[in-house]
Amino acid sequence: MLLEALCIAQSHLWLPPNGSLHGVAVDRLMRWNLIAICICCLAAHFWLIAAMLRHKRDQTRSTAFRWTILAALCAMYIWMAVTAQHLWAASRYAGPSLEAMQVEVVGEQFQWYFRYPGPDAAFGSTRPNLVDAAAGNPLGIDSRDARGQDDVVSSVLVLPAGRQVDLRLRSIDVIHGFFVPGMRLKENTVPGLVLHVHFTPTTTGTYPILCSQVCGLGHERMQAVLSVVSPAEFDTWLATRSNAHAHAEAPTR
Ligand SMILES: [Cu+2]
Repeated sequence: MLLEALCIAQSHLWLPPNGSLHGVAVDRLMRWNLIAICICCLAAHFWLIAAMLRHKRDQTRSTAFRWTILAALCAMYIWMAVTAQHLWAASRYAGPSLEAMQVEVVGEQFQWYFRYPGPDAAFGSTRPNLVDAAAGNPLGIDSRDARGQDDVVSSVLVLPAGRQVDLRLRSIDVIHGFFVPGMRLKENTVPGLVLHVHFTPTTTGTYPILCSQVCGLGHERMQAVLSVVSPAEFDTWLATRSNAHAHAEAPTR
């Protein structure tokens, strides 16, 4: 009863609904770990109470019993470590598929920017001295680089359901934590580094994006939205953004 209640609480109260492919296995692992820990906790308390109530009895049997428990705990720990490592390796050590969509995530005090490479599938180069949010270039995209001409920058992360996404994470100033609880996804953005993380959103809907590193006084405001839509809706959205971008760029060319 208690275990069942805890499992329900874990999956329905502590965590938001999962919307990603790998999240199913993450949730299953967390549920089994919780069950194992609950059993250990209850057993330890029963053992403690039993030890207080009884006096010294058959010492041999008691020692054998202890070794059995110790061996069982070791086996359980190894099982937990191996399954968790397996899951971690699948998402972090294995690279994304070649068809994965490329999106850049940039953290800046105190907001998130998302950049799509556009039809040429290549990101334009950026330069720190060109960063100027007021002038409409928050990422410092170099206009002299042809690959950046069709780049689309958005404050909302829009992704098509069912397609793998390869995120490249960057930071303009300090360390931020790109955290999407609904996608069971968390990775830091570190100045000077480009970190990759890949996942597949499966369920359409909106999911909060948070910053999981205390990055300054406005840290709690550093939120954005992930909108997972159907592939057709995504294509329409991206085409609209590309057109708007092209029109905005036209006078300066
Ligand atoms: Cu932050």
